[in-house]
Amino acid sequence: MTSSVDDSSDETFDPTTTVDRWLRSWDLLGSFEVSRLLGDGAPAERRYIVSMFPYPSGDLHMGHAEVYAISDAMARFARMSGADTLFPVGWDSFGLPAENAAFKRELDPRDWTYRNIATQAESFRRLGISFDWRTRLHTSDPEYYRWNQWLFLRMYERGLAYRADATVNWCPTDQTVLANEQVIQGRCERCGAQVRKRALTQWFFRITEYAQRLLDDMAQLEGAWPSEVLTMQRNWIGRSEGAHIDFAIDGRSAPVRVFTTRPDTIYGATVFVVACDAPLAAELCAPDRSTDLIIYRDSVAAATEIERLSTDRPKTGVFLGTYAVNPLSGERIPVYAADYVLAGYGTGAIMAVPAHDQRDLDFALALGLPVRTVIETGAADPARTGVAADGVGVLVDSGRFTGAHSVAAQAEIVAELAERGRGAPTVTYRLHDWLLSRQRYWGTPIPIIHCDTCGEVAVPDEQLPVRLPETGYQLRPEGGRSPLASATDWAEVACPRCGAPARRDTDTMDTFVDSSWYFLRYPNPDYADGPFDPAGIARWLPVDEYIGGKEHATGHLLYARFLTKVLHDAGMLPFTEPFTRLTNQGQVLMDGKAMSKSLGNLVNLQEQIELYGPDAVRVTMIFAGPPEDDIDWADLAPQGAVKWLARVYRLADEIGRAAGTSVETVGSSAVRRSVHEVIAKATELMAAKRLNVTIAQLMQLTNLLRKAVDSGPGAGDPAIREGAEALVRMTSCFAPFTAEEAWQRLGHRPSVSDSGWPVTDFALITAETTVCVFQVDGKVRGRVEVPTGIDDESLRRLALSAPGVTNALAGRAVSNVIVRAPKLVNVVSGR
Ligand code: ANZ
Ligand code: ZN
Repeated sequence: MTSSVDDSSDETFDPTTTVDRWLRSWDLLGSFEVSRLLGDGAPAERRYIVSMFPYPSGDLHMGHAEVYAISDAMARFARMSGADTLFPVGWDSFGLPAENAAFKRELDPRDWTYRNIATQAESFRRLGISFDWRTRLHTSDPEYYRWNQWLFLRMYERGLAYRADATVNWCPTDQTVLANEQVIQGRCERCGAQVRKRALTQWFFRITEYAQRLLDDMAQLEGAWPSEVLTMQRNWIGRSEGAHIDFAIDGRSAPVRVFTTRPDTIYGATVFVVACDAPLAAELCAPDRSTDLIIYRDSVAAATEIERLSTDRPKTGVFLGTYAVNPLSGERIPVYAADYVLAGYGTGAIMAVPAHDQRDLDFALALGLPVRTVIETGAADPARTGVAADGVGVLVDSGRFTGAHSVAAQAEIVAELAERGRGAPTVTYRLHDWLLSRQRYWGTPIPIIHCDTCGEVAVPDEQLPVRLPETGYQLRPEGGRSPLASATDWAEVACPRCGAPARRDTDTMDTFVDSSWYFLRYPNPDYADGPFDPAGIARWLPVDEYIGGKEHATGHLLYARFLTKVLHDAGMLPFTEPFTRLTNQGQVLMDGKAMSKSLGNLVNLQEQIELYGPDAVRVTMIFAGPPEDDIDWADLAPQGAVKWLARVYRLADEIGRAAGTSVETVGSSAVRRSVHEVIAKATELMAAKRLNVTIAQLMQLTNLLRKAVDSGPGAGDPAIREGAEALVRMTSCFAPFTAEEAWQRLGHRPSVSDSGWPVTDFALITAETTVCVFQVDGKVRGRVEVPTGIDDESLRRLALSAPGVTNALAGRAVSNVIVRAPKLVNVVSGR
């Protein structure tokens, strides 16, 4: 389909027909390949720009087009500015959707996945994205996932990968466990089903061991990552300072530990509460109460963590028939199980202080338990008002601490507890360990073998990769078992240690494992001696600019930071943060809403490209607003971009034809000055990632040149040619096909992307006036704007007649006048 261009012109330009030609010539020229992947002798400056790699769910959609148009503009700018630029491409190609789609159509998920990758790759090319295709990787290739397994084993050796019983999020529809990050408002991120809790044995990465470093190292990211993302990570990690306190339990030798942020309220603890689903609840439960506990636990199993913690949820719980002893007052308080205490936070047990904690108060009032005020905060009686007094104040009814202020009392009480061996200051994090096992087929098999004699045995490195069985996809997950469990030929192996019959671990890894390190492998994706090439790391890493959606703030971005630190500690990486700068692109909306099949507001990218050409689609997206902002396709008119690009092309065409018609050698100085002003601004704007404003500058330059051609010096003027060449070179970051075409019209050989970013001639644009300072005896007495070329004598006269100078002299004689044109005149008085 052709797009009609500004009809005031007889020159037609169809941006859709030139695509193939330029793709071929870029391939031939190797235009976007880094000068040398492991380059010694490459330009000193290097830029590593990565957009989060796509999941091959089908063809590219509008959102992809936006993020890759943005990152491509950044990469092209870096490359044209002279930096050796690595801009890689790969696919995050393991994952549930492939498996589900394949089930539905009775296909091998491989076929579905690799077919979609091929489609997306072709679409990327046709969009003109300047990837270096030699970096291409797919996480579902055995050559890649082998290194997932290798990394897993290194983590396992360090105690950072472990298997444990856990109450996990279980999606009944997808039949798999989900990480907390994959549960959105209590529902499965993928299918929307209500997530349930289940007790299963699962694999974890001990990310909590890195909680503090994940917080501390944010200092390196401050100002370079969106502050919103840093805040989200900080909240997700959720550092909380407090104390742990051990309570003795009637009839039990070991005490039970609680975590509290308010040890100063300990004398107000009137009940001891454990998470109903923690093993501890069953342990503490008196035998005659166990039926109550089971009934209660089942009744709350469906609730999500967020619901459980919510303050407006009616509080419930059951008495466990036993008592805890307050380590300071000696008071015996009843032990309850309740769902508002979470098994996975702190110790899973709390001392409830109803007077000073709202949730404890709701609980006490709902169950008729005592409320005792121990801090005088000035608030009304919580038992009467139902509002907890959660402030600070002076302690009452608190033994020898009565009369102390709560802030001081916290330290004193913890010290006293520590002395008795009953407590200590401690820090707790909300962050949980990363649950990485999935009961699915299409993922990286966990390289562990279970032997009855030897227990867990690591698959020896030389046996990696543990390949997925070819036919395992025909097996469905069932009741918490991975489909791989039914692939008996595959699962039954000899124990690598004792040779006895043993079984492979049949879980696969969360795909967030795959994506937590892929950017390390891009510099040399065929490297066979390790997960990544140390020389490539030295040359390219860390990533200078990472571009992707902010939905990854607390998942992928945290995992990648964690893994980087682990690899740093293992001596494999010289840095501790993987992404120096981060840009979160906005979404492409339609009629104010995210595009989705169910809303029926999907805009088809290929249709748009057919209508307007890839360049106009790219320009429209970038011009619509700053990269971080959402844009609404309904509000945008790609025809505007088509028109602009046609004007750029026509200018180039006219100027190209007028070549050699001018007798001038430099051209109009007014045009040159305006052109270089635009170059200066555009350079600054690009460096600041203000892409939409850059395009506005280029549009302005187009107008300026058009005017100069039509009613100024004319198309043959060298200044106009200089301006058009600069325009085309800069435009190539956004509209590479049009720019290439225009560049050729101007008489140049491809590729425009090799032509460099235009350099500002500052001599042309520096202001022609400057500020001159007038002094009397070294003291500033006036400032005046003067022409830069002013001569000494004029300046001297100007100074001596300036009011500030005559006032300061107050009639005294002048013994000397020192003139430093055009910046300074110092008048020395004769005393
Ligand atoms: C007694 C107390 C008295 C508390 C008081 C607060 C106020 P953050 O700040 O979020 O870390 N808590 C501890 N573990 C819990 C769990 N597993 N599930 C639910 N709540 C839990 O919150 C720490 C506070 O939350 C702790 O301090 C504990 O209640 C509760 F006036 O202990 B506090
Ligand atoms: Zn064995």
